[in-house]
Amino acid sequence: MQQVFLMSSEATPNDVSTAGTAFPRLSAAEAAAMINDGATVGFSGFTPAGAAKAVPRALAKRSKDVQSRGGQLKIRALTGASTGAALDDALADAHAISWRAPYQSSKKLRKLINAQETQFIDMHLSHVPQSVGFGFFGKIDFAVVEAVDVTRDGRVYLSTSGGCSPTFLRHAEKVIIEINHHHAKRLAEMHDVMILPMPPFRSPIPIQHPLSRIGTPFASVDPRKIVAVVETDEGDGVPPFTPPDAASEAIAAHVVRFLVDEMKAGRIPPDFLPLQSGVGNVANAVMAGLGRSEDVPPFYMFSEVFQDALVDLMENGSLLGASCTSLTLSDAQLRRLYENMDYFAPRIVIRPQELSNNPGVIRRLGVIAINTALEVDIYGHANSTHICGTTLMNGVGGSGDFMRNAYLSIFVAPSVAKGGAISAIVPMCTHVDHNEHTVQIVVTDQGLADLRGLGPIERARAIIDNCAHPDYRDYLHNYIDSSRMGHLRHNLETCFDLHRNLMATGHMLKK
Ligand code: 0RQ
Repeated sequence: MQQVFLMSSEATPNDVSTAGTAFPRLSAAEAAAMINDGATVGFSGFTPAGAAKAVPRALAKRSKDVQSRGGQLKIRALTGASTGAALDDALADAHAISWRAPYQSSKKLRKLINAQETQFIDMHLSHVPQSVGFGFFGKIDFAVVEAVDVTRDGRVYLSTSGGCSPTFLRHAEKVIIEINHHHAKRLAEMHDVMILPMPPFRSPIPIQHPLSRIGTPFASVDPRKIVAVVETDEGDGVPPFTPPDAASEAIAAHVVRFLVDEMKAGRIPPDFLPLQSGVGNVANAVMAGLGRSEDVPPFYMFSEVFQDALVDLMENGSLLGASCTSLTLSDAQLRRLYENMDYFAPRIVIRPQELSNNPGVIRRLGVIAINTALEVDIYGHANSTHICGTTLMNGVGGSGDFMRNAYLSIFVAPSVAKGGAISAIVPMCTHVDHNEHTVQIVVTDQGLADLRGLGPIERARAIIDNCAHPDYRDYLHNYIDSSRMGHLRHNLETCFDLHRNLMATGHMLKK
């Protein structure tokens, strides 16, 4: 592939000048100084991968300075998904975010959201680009996008994530590019960028295989909108993956056994189906377990996040290829990938999130989706986001895009949290992100409930007997037996007793 990388080879010291267009090379502080109170800013980043770093950090500092002088500098922050410490943590620390969408996983920001200091829009990640395009969030004042290069004609070579960056670059009034020299320029070989046209002018998306490429290796921007280029050299700061705990290993073993049995029963073809898995240690353990299993053939992923465990699987041939929207890798794993790009580049496609998470493509490819829930109720509704119906954890993220449209929708969760004080299986979820019509398989460390084809009471018994922790099983069976008869059985006076106990005593079961 022939690319012209102006920034690296032809840049003048302070300016990247082109015919009729100049990209001023500024410091992060100078670039951040252009962003004013109330601005809506679309930042690159999907997880810490590819997240803008220097400019949001400088903006947080500036906001603190402004506040110390009695002023206010708060922005409306849009991203692809969660981000790194330099973005959500730094801006939250400075109380500099008034409004945030579509996903976050920062403890500091979560606090502000739960105190309603920051308004948070918790939404499906595949919807974000078209919501920006439709103008649902108002005008986008700035895009701040991390890239490995930018050319005079406005080709932006993104770094470790696709996310929503192509859409932010298209719709923002002004654009700041962070060129991060930490990352390999050859990432361009993995990116496949396309923005869907607005309905009703959408043709079928020609992704027939996880590795189908349908776009360009760069995102495009009108070069006249670029008001600053900021050079950086900083890793994404993805923490290295910790070894799975016993509950994650047990969950992984149940999932692997189930998928092997499905294959033997002919419900998964012999060459398998593409997999999606959520983030975190349970997901890493499941992927590692699938890779280890001699009964699972080499497979593909059609997923959102390419995380640490997958590097090993790809190297040893258990993972044939992966479509994702971010390389969420610890620095050590990312280096391994960069050092062996001849091998990895043809096997990984990084897409914008409207394609990595596209419902139509997920349904077409027959994806097997595995995501984590906070709690699942006895009929199969799942809560991924709100503790006791009120306190936000992270957000629904891409889980809904995948679970609703997958060939198999599998929810995993440890059967208990906080040393047994919290049961993941409850009579009624206090918040529902995924309903009983979507959830097909529930797995905890205790076992697996296959809900396909079961009526409500059969589902309830299967979930309690196979998935609930033994300490909670009698309680849950008694709940059904003492509830009002109907297609579903519920007791509206007691259905949240476990949660009420938890809030009152710190334990779901009254001692
Ligand atoms: O608390 O942090 O104090 O230790 O919740 O729980 O078991 O460590 O699980 O990190 O995998 O997160 C659903 C939040 C799980 C995540 C969720 C407490 C528990 C612990 C975290 P501590 P674990 P994980 C693609 C897919 C939605 C988005 C998604 C998530 C903390 O997976 O955000 O799926 N999912 N995206 O002790 C109260 C309960 C609890 C509970 C656990 N029932 N009540 N607290 N905890 N269950 C990725 C993207 O979209 C980018």
